[in-house]
Amino acid sequence: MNIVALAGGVGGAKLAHGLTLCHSERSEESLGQSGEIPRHSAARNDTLAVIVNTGDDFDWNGLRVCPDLDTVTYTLGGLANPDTGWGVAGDTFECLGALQKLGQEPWFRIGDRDLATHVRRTVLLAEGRSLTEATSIITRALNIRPAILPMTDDRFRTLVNTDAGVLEFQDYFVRRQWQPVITRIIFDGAESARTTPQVIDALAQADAIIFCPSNPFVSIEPILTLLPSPCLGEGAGVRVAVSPIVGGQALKGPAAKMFRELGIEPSAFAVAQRYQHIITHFVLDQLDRDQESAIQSLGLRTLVTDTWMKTIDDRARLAGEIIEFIQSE
Ligand code: FO1
Repeated sequence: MNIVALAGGVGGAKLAHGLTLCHSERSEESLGQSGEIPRHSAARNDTLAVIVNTGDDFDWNGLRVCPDLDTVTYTLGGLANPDTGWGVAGDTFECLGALQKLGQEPWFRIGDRDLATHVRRTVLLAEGRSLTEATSIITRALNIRPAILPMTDDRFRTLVNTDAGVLEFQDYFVRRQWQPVITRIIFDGAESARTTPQVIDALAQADAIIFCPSNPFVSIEPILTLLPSPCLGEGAGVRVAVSPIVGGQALKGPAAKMFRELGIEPSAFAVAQRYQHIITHFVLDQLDRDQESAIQSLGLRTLVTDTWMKTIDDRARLAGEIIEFIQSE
C-alpha cells in the first residue's frame, strides 16, 4: 500500500516515524534508541512519502533553516532530540555560545550537529539545486528510505498578524513563545508558489493520505493551499486526519490557543469540521469519545484510540491501528 503523510513539526514527525516502523521499507536508524522491531510487521513493497510544511522556514545567519523538514528527517533517522522533538539528540551548542559572545541573540538554538544540516542545505541551494533535491541528498546521506518531500521549492513564508504586529513565524513561535494574540495567519508567497512534481506524483500513486496530528492552521493548511483540488478529491482514495487536539488541548504548541483566538472552541470535532470536505476518515483520542457520533454525522468514518505518542512503540502502535483502520474499508 502506498501511503502519503502530510506533516508539520513534532506531532507529524512522530506519526511518520510510526509509519516507517510498521509499514514502509524500514531503515535501521528509524528503529531509534530502542532498536527492537515493534510487533507491527511491514508488508511487502509498501511505500511512504511525507509531504512537509516549509512555511516555518527562515534564514538564520545567512543559512536556510527548515524546522519541519529537519524535525521529520531527524525523527525518521532516529537522530532527533527526544526531549524537544526538534534538533539533534546529544547536540552541543559551542558555535551558538561563540556567536552569543560576538553579540548574536541566541533565542533560536541551533546545535553544532544541526548547524551542519543548514550549512549543507544552504550550499546545495547556492549550487542551484531545488529544496527537494537538497532534501533528497541529505536524507539519502542519512540512509532514510521514505521520501521526505518539501511542499514547495518556491518561497512561502507563514506570517502571523498579532497584537504585537505582523510577525515572522519563528519570531512568534520561538522568540515570543507563541504568546502574542493572533488575529490572522498570512501565507506570504502562496499566490505564486507551486507544489512540486514529486508531491503531485506521490499523491497520484497514494492508496491513502494521512493528515498527521500537526497544527491545522500553520502546518497542514500551508500544504493544502498548494495542492490542486483533484489531489484530495473523491479519486484520491482514503484520506485520514488524526486530531492534534485532545481534550480541548494541543499535545504540543499553540494549536488550541490559535483555535480560540480565531473564534473557534478547540476540539476534535472542530478539527473534523475543518477537514470534513477533503477527508473520509477521522482518528480521535479516547478522551474525546463523546464527540464520535457528532464527527460521524459529518459523514466521516471514525477510529477512537489512544493517540498520545509518548514512546516509540506508541508511534508504531498508532500507525498500525491507522493502517488497519484504512484497510478495514
Ligand atoms: N523551538 C523552540 O521552541 N526553541 C528553539 O530554540 C528552537 C530551535 C530550533 C532549531 C532547529 C529546528 O529545526 C527547530 C527548532 N525549534 C525550536 C522548533 C521549531 O521552531 C518548530 O519545531 C517549528 O517551527 C514548528 O513546527
